Amino acid sequence: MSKSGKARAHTNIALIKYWGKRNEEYIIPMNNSLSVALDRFYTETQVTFSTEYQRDRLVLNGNEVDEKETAKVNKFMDVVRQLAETNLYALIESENFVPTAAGLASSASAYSALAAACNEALDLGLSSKDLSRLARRGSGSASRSVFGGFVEWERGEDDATSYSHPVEADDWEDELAMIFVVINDQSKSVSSRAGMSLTRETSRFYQYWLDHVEEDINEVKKAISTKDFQHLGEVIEANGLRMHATNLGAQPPFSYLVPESYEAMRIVHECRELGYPCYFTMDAGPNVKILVEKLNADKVIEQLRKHFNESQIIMSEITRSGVEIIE
Ligand code: 2P0
Repeated sequence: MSKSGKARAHTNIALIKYWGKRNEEYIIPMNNSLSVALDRFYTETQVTFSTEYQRDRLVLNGNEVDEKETAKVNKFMDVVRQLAETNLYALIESENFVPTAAGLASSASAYSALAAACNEALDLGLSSKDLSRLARRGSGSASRSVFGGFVEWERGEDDATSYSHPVEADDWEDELAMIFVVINDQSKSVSSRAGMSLTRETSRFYQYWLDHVEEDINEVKKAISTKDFQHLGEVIEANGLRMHATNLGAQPPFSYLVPESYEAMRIVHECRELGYPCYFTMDAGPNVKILVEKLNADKVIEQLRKHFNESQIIMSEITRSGVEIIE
């Protein structure tokens, strides 16, 4: 006996960052976060549960993933089995649709697609809200990838109250885009999981982060409701930099940013001076993501092209599609 389901989920980029967990097992964050879903980067995952299987297996882009490296996904599948009251193991076949060498593969789209595929395969009948709670157990940012457009993840207090929901934007998403500046990092980077944990526990600047993030969320929601791009941009740029500043106060201090990241940030400021509004944000790595109105995207890319190779610059629209069952 076997049963399967297949789903597609888009990745998302946080405009207001998730940085720090109050509960590591259930992945309950310290603060609300808010993201946009990207049209161009997504994951398609098929899951097949069968009485024939003795363990979970993961095949990623056609290659079987080593058993030692599947610990995180096994733990997630245990959560699914507990929820579904089953002891079936599964074959997970996942394809990441990300431009090659971009290094933008994301656990957000991966766990959102896997949660939805499991929901389908096992007839769990989960609502979108409960799907975002389930996806959260795999990776925090995955809870946001259940929805399209602008999405807020409410930190909540516990498993029941920590979930994501869309933020109504009156189709403003259709006018916006995100430009990625892909920067190859030579150094061994700190994983986001390890980085946020060290920062929450040791950073002298972490309380300052917590003191301001709620205000940022409120300002961003205000900017979305009035389609005020400048206000949106100023708030998200400051929020992203503040997240990175917390890492500098950790013990030991660390940074995800490299000289080329600062070069991209400088070009963003230069574009604004030239009259092309755009704003940057960075995550747990050196790549710079630039939020821009579509009508100015070509101009910003033209400026970036003076300093970066064509292959380092990738643009994506914002999608309003949430996770969906396919085939
Ligand atoms: C975010 N990041 O809000 C933040 C900003 C990176 C920087 O969510 O430990 O893979 O699996 O819950 O979701 C990346 O962290 O972390 C992330 P876990 P996740 O997008």
